[in-house]
Amino acid sequence: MTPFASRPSADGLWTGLRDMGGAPLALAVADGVLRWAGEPGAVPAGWADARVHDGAGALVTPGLVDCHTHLVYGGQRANEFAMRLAGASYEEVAKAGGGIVASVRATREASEDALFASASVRLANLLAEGVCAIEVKSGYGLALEHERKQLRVARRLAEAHGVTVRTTFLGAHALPPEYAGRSGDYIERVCREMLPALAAEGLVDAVDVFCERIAFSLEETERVFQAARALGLPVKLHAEQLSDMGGAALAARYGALSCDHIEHLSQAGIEAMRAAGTVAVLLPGAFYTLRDTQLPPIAALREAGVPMAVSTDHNPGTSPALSLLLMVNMACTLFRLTVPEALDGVTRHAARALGLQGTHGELVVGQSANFVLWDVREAAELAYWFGQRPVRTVVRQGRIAEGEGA
Ligand code: DI6
Ligand code: FE
Repeated sequence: MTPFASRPSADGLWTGLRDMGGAPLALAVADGVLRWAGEPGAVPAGWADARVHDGAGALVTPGLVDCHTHLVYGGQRANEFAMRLAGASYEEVAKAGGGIVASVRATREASEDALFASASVRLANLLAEGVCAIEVKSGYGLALEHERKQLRVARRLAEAHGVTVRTTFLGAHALPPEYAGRSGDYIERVCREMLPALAAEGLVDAVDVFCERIAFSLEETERVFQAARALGLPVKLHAEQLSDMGGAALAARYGALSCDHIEHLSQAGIEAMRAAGTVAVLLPGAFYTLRDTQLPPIAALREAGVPMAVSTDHNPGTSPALSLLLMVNMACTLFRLTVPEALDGVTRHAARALGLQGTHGELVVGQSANFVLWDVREAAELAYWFGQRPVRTVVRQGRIAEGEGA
């Protein structure tokens, strides 16, 4: 693979583009920064001699944002897929020693370099499809050194692949086996030792908890949120995935960036999220894999004006998905999002779920250039095809990173 830093510069004038509505668009990039965007007839005079990149009619969107992933882990869990096919539920698999703790074992055994190598392969799939910013959670280490290893890999991925990575500490993902029956003690460790140490090392951009019957209670979740608040870190939550725990309302009280999954979200939770400006992150890959039947309350979220993001939730148990466009398709087909809603869900609303509004998810003049040229006639095709990758070119961090010209 060509090192990111030696990929061609995207500097110059990009012409022959169409925006999501099909209107002609030109973009101007200098020193890797998007300097101007507008109608082709209105290009400022200073760009007359710039190098021209002919978009040849391509549709252009902002770089995609995958705002919820567990990308760094050891091993894989295809065996559980088979167990579920034979009738076991996700909760039964977890109780039988599989589930998250199976990935914890494999992650603890893996070296940092091995984790970097396997995550790089997965990341390459997402990048080739136009992802320019991604969240990576810890949560498969569940001990200081192994959580550190996961988060360090996330930082290395950003550097090596030229992609914006937001790290999320998810030490409260599952109870590690050595703490069986001592959930309170583990949470104490998360709050007093792991989180402060990792935050001090600059490895934590946000803090998440899996608040669920099979994971951590509302009270434990709040203890972690308090620890995050004390360190000035934003929070997000795996909320109401399998049951209504009241997690979304709690997260909203802590000004959460996002509440994710939310199949069982109540009206009170929706109101709290609206008031707090919390993004609802929809994860159709997990819904699909678990053959869930409880749909997230899309109509009520829409009615309340809560911004909805869409993400892969890439993880080895419930969503081994490596295509964000497939998630767009599923969000439309399974959750009945409109195409513009689903595309906002993987661009501007996803950026907001990571606190990246103003720098990612829109064509932001003055920021590092991140945009994708697509070989499609209309924006609806981005949701309509599945299993196709209609990317022509990805400009990421001001370089021609993928596709034609890379
Ligand atoms: N919710 C999920 O869907 C994933 N984690 C979580 O908190 C599942 C993770 C796994 O099964 O490994
Ligand atoms: Fe998740």
